[in-house]
Amino acid sequence: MEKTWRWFGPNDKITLGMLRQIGVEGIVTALHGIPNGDIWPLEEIERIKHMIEEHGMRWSVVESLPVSESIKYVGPDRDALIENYKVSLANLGKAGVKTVCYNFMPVLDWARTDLEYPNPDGTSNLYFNRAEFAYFDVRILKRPGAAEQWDALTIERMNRLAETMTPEKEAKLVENIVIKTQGFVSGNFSEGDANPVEKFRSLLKLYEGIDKDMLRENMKYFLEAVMPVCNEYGINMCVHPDDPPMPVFGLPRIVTCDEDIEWFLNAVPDEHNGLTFCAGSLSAGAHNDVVKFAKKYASRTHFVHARICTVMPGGDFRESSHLDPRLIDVIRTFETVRPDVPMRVDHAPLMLGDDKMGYNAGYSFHGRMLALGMVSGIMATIKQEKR
Ligand code: DNO
Repeated sequence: MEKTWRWFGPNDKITLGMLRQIGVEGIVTALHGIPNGDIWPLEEIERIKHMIEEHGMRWSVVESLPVSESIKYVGPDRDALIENYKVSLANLGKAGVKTVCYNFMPVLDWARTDLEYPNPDGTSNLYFNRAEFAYFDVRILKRPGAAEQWDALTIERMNRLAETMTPEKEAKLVENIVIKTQGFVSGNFSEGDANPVEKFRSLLKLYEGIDKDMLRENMKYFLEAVMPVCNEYGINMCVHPDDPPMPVFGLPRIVTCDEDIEWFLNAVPDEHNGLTFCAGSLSAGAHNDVVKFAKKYASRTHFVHARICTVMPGGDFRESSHLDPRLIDVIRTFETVRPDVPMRVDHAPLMLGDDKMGYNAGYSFHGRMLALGMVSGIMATIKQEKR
């Protein structure tokens, strides 16, 4: 696989020069300064591309060209926003940037409750605590009907949690779920939002009455609209699985399991309609067997996220080591059948001073560098075995 790295643009503290030194071949990035829904100008795409190439690497993947909320719930400006999306895609195609990652998750991109969950060795990781997530839903957001949608065990844990909750802990939960995880993904929230909980409520309202089938239809409509541009320029679209792979806040989610993946691939049976194989997001659902999925979906995968989760009894999950045997098997499959597919490591621990640097959640330097070293070692071993 091609060794890539998510770089957050010229303001990223981790520079292109540093990445070149640690064996990165390709860059994964976006035009982070352009508001969601606006056209990505060709000149700006080319400027970033040249910057990357001057450092001896290439712009391998766009992550993400965000799909505006209105395209997902069908707002009045849906078609205008799809037209903008097509122009951005065409500009990327003209510049020769041909793999585009996006997601189709309503309101919230990925979700975690704890961004610095301590490990026994002094490092820390991202963590998803189901009871804390339910607490946010039921007690902070106060979503009507929320309590009835959670299982009895989670509600019991949530009630126990409530006994030790403080306003500070509540504020931290809001910051983790709404601001810190969403602030850098060009989505709905940013640092400094005055009332993120209220904003969250109004976004949820947009989806009233939208069920799974409707969201699927909206995704199909979007993909059918952009496929002609993808065919003209040879662009591969690759949807990121829902993280975690389950419905949240009563919102439908449609890239969560085997049946979902089959559905969207078959609904628009074009080779340019593909998957970002995020082993981490998929493995956060105990129902998903990522080793099996890798074999099944390798041919429609255009981008790989190398990380893996362990689901605990009760449904909490944490990021596991990049040396987890399941991840080794996933890497073996892609290294064997898709040796050129771009791959980036993801969600590595905070270690050796990473916590002082203010990196985006999940995107430490030392942790990711160690993870890339591990994955590179696995890849080299697999190559050697095949000789
Ligand atoms: C989180 C990321 C996601 C991903 C988007 C793709 O760490 O994996 O935010 O970039 O969902 O659109």
